[in-house]
Amino acid sequence: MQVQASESILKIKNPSATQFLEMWKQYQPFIIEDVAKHWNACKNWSNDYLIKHCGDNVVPVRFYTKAFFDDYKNFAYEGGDYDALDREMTYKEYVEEYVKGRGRENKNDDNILGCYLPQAYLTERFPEIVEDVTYPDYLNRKPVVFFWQGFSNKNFSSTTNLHFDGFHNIFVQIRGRKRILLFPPSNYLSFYPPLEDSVGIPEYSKVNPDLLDLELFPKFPWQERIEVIMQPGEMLYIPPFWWHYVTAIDENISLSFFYDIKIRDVFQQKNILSTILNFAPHYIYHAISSPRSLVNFISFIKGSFLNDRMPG
Ligand SMILES: O=C(O)CCC(=O)C(=O)O
Repeated sequence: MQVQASESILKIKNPSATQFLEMWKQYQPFIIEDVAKHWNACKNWSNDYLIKHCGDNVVPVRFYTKAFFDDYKNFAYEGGDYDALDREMTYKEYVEEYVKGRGRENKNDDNILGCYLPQAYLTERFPEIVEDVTYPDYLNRKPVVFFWQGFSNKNFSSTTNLHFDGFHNIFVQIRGRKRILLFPPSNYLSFYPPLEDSVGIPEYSKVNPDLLDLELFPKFPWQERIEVIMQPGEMLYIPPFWWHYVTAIDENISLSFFYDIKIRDVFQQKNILSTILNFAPHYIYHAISSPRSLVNFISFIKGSFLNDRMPG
């Protein structure tokens, strides 16, 4: 089923630090327009520029098979049934062989639909271009920054399946466009996390919102989705625990800035406590029944509450 309903999202320009903080405390997504247009990242990051400066750098690339999109199990599983294949290659190879060739292949494998350079640590993988990012005054602490580069053609769109993060995410579109579906973290179980299986990832959903099967997932809150088309230079705030599903519209690059959540968020941000209480019992039960999830859970708690990276 293709869903139609869509809430709209607030768009603002040039907020002061105080205005930003006020917005951020609402625990609602919003877009700031034209933030990054003047950054060297937006002005300079053509494929040629990036190859010149970072061509030999080794990057992670994820390949997607047809089954990844057809089988709901793939959206929420890691390991055994997870139908995407990760490889490392030089940035130059990725761009020249896959992005410019629009991802047709793995030439030796008809089963591969396309690929994506997802979630590469900017400072580790692209140290030469870190200075091309300019932080606005209202982001007065340094985040962890991830680099994403993907594309779209008639058979494939670089995709990140539906999930949430336990971080504040400031998401910046540098080049090209992306479509993001956002869902408020209402009822955790209505997103069908793979809790029945120890290899499932509890922050992931089994639902593909673009191929929604309401017989399989009748409680999925499709009416609550907010659809956003990210334009170059725009910044989107994704609050912690908001579900998001991301697809490429064009060849594009984006950055996400992750800031840890802090105990004080629980008191400052409306609804965050009820959100945590909503998923925590299921999440903790899943974590303690699977040793690997327990390790992930401990690092989630450490990363979420014990570090000190947040905007404002
Ligand atoms: O851009 C994407 O494909 C996914 C981004 C994302 O999920 C994130 O920043 O948490």
